[in-house]
Amino acid sequence: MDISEPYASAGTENFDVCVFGLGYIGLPTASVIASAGLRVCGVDTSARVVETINRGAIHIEEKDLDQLVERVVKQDMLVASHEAAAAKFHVIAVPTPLGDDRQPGLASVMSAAETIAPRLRPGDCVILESTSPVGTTERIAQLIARLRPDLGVPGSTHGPADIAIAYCPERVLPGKILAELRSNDRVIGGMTPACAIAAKRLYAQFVLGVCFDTNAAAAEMVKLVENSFRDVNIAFANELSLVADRFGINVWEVIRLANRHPRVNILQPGPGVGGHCIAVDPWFLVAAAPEETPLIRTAREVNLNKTEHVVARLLAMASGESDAKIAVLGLAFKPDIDDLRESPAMEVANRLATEFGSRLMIVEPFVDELPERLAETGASLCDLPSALAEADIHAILVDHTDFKHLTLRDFAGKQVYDTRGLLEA
Ligand code: SAJ
Repeated sequence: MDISEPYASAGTENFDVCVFGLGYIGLPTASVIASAGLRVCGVDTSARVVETINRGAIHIEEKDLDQLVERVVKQDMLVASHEAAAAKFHVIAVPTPLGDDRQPGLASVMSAAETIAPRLRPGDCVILESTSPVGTTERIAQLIARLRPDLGVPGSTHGPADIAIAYCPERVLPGKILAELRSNDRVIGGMTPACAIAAKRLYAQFVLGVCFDTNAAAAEMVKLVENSFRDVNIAFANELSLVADRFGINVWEVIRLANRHPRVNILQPGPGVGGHCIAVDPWFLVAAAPEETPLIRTAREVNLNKTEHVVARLLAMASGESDAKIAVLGLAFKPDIDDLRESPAMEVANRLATEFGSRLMIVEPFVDELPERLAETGASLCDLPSALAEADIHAILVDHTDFKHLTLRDFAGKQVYDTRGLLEA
């Protein structure tokens, strides 16, 4: 392909950075980069997303993101488009969902790489941020080498490379994304050491933390290890909650006291692990190295089983009470966000809905309407005072700030299952 050809793009302009995927990671990343003074083209396949952002509005909930996007769009530093643009840095931040077979889905990553390939010019740098199995960055490099035989592609060329390719995982916490994008340390894995140095030039513009360089495969594994570490540790806490239940002991007190040991730091049990990262990424390691990962796989199973345990216990609380009303407090996968994806609380609510139907009351301050599947069962979205007044059984599934004032007294004469230890506080 003739690389002097005009690009089908957001105009034929040159941007500093082109970010692929304007979701929970891509949009904040594009906006923070734009606010650091680099001109960014954000690319998304959704017409609604592109139109919303170009109006200076946002389609996701994240603290302070609305003002930032409004500002950088108004300043013309961020432009959303359906099509890729010419840029110095091409950042891929598209989803890598887990399939029903528990294998990572790389279609969006590979499709972004395919889109980028014809637009690459010598000196450009391609960076993958999406959580990916070990070896994905190399697959991208191979794809680009195949599509662009005219370019020296790192890993494929024997001569000097014309472009750089690196993996730099995002590691920001939903709810604190803008702050953590700037303050977190970053791990930058280059296909070659020169690639890591090239990619670092982008992160140096907005990251206040330290940027550590390594190779691409190690960086890919670092990301998977971080979330697997947390999953294994939450599984330990969830397992303790089952043991404590068996003995009739307060697990929150046990953990609090054990954590007074100078080298013990146990996490908190809950109704299971949610979100699209910690509940997902460990499978990427298990899928690629099943023989070597019994602990990681078991931790996943322990966390999945905790949700089953919660459902079974709530059903047992209701047994023999055919008219009982049950209230679920919280649907989000963690406190103070609107994200219901992979939420154990949603799973509990869906399962209860099939038993209770219109006798299920749901309190979720972060949504205006119930997801369709839940609404169809007759379950209703209501406010906290109504649930407290009307329900006989209460399940605290999310420790939203709005629930933190609750004490045992609010549930006097009712049954309550506090899966988050909220009433302990
Ligand atoms: N949870 C517990 N007990 C705990 C801590 C968490 O049950 O003690 C549950 C939460 O309720 C939630 C789930 O775990 O359902 C995950 O929540 P989280 O706050 O631990 O993490 P995420 O999924 O919001 O974000 C994680 C972070 N990874 C790590 O902390 C290692 C974040 O830094 C990553 O960038 C993000 O995954 C990601 O995108 O990979």
